Amino acid sequence: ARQGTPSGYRILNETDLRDYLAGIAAVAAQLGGPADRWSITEVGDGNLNLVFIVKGTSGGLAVKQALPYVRLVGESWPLPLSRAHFEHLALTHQGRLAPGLVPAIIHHDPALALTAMELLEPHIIMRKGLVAGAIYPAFVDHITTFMARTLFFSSDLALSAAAKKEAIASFAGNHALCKITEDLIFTDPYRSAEQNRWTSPWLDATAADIRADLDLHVAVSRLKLQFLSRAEALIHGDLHTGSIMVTETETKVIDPEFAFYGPMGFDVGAVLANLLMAYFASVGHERSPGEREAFESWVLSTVDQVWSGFAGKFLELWRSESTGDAYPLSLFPGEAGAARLEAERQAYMARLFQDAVGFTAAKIIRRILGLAHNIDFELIADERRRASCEARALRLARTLMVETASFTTIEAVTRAARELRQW
Ligand code: SR1
Ligand code: MG
Repeated sequence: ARQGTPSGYRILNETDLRDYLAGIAAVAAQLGGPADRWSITEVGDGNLNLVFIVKGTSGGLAVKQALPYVRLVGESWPLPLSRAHFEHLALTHQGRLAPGLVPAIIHHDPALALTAMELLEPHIIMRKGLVAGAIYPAFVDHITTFMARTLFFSSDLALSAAAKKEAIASFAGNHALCKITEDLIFTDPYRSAEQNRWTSPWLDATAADIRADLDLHVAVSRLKLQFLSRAEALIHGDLHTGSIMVTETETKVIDPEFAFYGPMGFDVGAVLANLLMAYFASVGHERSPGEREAFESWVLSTVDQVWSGFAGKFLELWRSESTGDAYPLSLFPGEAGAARLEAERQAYMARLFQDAVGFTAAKIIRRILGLAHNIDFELIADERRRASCEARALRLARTLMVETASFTTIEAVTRAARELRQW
């Protein structure tokens, strides 16, 4: 055991994992064959954890183990292993609320901070597909169902006040992961911080402008306050395209270790932001003019449909499954009451859209000027071209964050993105 970690915890290597898994009946049954014939490879390329792919003679598994520190930075940045518990809890809820859209859990070991899940094959991380210019026709329907169902059914619109308060409490301990978001997304990119980085001197002036932009600092501080204080629903908390695995026909949302009760717009904004970054990065990647046009037009129409599809599904759930303590139906009798309630639902969605626009902007800025970057931009080899893609994305983000109220439709957002693409 390591100092500061719970007894029973040890970091596993491939050999330890083989011995450990061989003793778990459900795992051995899933894999098939003798344990010494299983292939085990550590493949984690995320910022925090170990991820092993285990293949037996009849099946496979993905095994995720939390490290007691941030993998991206090293042991100098400790991080609680309890995140594996919250991830397991969130996955369990999401599997119930959005069946088929998250991986099945085969085994969880709280002491080892380890979860064995169904192996998603031939799925790939969506971000990698987007960098290669791939189009995912089923994605919109799946991600809008995932967000509408997980957010609606964990909100006050669906839960009793007591159940909601219990649910908030069950995730309250995940504050170390929230703190990462509070610092890396809502604070550091707007000040001089040791961990900030950007990948070319072409962005120095833009980064300095952002550090001096008080309108932007007010806007991001309002978003941070929302993130800190608005326990609206069980959010995934890190719903970028690296947390989504896809094929042409399937979508699986993975990695909810940042889950807690927070503002719904944070998840919606994460999806929109990452699609918009794929759009701005597209011109930096090698592809034929025809492929580029098809990809960019698909991405922008996907941005439109992610919001409209999510809003439509969320509203439909509210109209048909309103079992929560918010908006008691007895207060809205008759036709006049129903009309008034429907108007209120539309106003609620308009407010949620504004939240999502602000969070979209915050998620873009952090990926370009903060600690954690993404391959959409980073794999653009030509430094100047990469900086130009990033500068366009930053320009959109600044406008979205400071002039949020002027974006009342998703089409206004995609129009602004298209104009900046030509800039
Ligand atoms: C130090 S962790 C950096 C980022 O990785 C995760 O994927 C989250 O996005 C977090 O902000
Ligand atoms: Mg992750």
